[in-house]
Amino acid sequence: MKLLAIAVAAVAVAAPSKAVQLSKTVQLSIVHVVRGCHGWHATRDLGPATAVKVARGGKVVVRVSCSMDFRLEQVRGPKLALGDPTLHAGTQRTFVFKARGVYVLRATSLQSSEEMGLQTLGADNVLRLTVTVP
Ligand SMILES: [Cu+2]
Repeated sequence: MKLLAIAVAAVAVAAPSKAVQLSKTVQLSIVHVVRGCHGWHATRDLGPATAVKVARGGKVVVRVSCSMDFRLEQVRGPKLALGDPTLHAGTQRTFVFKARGVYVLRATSLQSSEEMGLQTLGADNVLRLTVTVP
């Protein structure tokens, strides 16, 4: 019986903390990769398409750690103030997600790997980022 009480208490504690765990800030980079030239990266390579979840009012910080510039467009979700549609190489931008919803952003490189003289495999990736604000 005592064990059950402990188990119930543990669940009661775990449930609210799980909701709190929703990130206020998500940090992402665009990095150079051999296959497809560029991809998303957090603590590991995430490929050309990735999805993150942030708390309402949360932020996604995107750093361009790749030698290319990217044109950023929103393809879905509540309207975001993107500002300058060009993400410049070596810079970082912060996007704030004020409304609930599913946002989809697309980033297309403004230079090709060929133009940049980069050795890559396959076609250059068009990057896609899905941000869910529950
Ligand atoms: Cu690239």
